[in-house]
Amino acid sequence: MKAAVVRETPDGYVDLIDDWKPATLGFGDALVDVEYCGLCHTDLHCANGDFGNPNEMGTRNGAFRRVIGHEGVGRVAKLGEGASDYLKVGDRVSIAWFYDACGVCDFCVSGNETFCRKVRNAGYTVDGAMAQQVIVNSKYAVKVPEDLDPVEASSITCAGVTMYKSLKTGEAKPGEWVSVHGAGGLGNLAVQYAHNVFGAHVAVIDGNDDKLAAAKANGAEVLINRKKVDDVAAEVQKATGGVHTAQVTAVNAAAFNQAVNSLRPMGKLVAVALPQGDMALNIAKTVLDGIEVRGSLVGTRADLKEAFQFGAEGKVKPIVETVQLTDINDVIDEMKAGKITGRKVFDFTTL
Ligand code: 8ID
Ligand code: ZN
Repeated sequence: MKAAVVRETPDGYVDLIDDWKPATLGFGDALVDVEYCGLCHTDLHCANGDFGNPNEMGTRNGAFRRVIGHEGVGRVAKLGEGASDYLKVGDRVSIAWFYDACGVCDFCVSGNETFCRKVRNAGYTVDGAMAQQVIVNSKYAVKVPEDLDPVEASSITCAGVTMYKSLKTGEAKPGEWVSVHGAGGLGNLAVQYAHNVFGAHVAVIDGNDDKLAAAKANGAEVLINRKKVDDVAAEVQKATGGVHTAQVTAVNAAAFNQAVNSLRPMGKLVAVALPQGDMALNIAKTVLDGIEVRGSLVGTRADLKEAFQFGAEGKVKPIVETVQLTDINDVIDEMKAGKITGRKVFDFTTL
C-alpha cells in the first residue's frame, strides 16, 4: 500500500513507501479506501517536526513512520465491530485533522471538542490520509454529501471548515469588513465563506497577483499586494475604514502585526496560521481600541457538516487541481515558495 510518511529525521519532506499497512480494526473503527487527499500547510509543519516529531507519537501498526494528510476523502471499505451503528460500507467520509476525542470532558460536551486534551489529529498523532487506506473512528468521520465533488470536498475537510469556523470565531457579520491576510489554501476559502456565506465585504492581502486575481473572482473587493505597498495596514485602513475582523492565514509573523493594525476599534484578530514564534501586538492600539485576539482551530464535526453543505449548495467552490502522489515533494516545494493558488489534491483513484 502506498503512503507518504514523515522522514526518519523530520526535514519538511516525506518519503513515499509501497509497503505501508493499516492496523487491525479496533472497536468502532472503519477502514477507508482513500480517493483524494489535499496537501495543507500544516502537513509541512508536521513533516518538519514543528510541533514535535510525529514519528515518536506511537502508531497502531507497529511502524515508526507517521503517514501525513488530513484533507482526505474516501469510501468506507470495511467496518470494525461496533462501527455499523454509524457508517456503512460505501459511505463517503472525510479524514480531518480533528480525528477523534474523549467525548466526555468539559470541552467535548460543550461543543468545543477540538480542544479536548485527549484529542487525536490525523497525520500528526495518528496516521493520516496520504495513503491508499486509512482507519477512521466511525463516530467521528464526518460524511461527505454525495452531491459535493469529492476533490472539492477534500479542500473543505481542512481549509474550508477552518475558515468557516474562524469567521464564526471572529463574529463576521453581513455588511461588515473582513480582512484575509494570506490568500493560499485557507485564504481563498476564507474569501468565499466570508463573502458568500457571512455576507461580508472582503479585503485580501497576499504577495502573489494570481492569488489576488482568484480572490477578486471570488468576490473580494479590496486587493493588496503586500510586496507592492509600503504599509499594508494603512492601505487596509484607507480602503475599508478599518476591518471588523482580521483573519490571519499567512505563515509569517509580520502578517499578524499587519492584521492587528488593520482593525477598527473593537475589532477582532483571529489567529489561524501557525508560523513559529510569538505574535507582537501594539499594546496601545490593543488597549485603547479594545482589540480582541482569538485563536481558532479547525472545526467540530458539526462545523464540518455545515461547511460541506455550503459546498454542496455551490456557495463555495474550492480551487483545486489533482496531482500525482509521486510529485509530492515538488508540491511541498511549491507550497513553501507560496506558488499554489488554491489546493493541490493527490489522486489515489488512479493508483
Ligand atoms: O486550524 C487551524 N488554525 C489551521 C488549519 C489549517 C492550517 C491552521 N493552518 C495553518 C497552516 O499550518 C499554515 O500555518 O494555516 C497556515 C496557512 O495554511 P495554508 O493556507 O494551507 O498555506 P498556504 O496555502 O501555503 O498559504 C499561505 C499563504 O500565505 C501567504 C502566501 O503567499 C500564501 O498564499 N503569505 C505569506 I507565506 N506571508 C504573507 C504575508 N506577510 C502572506 N500573505 C500576506 N502577508
Ligand atoms: Zn490543514
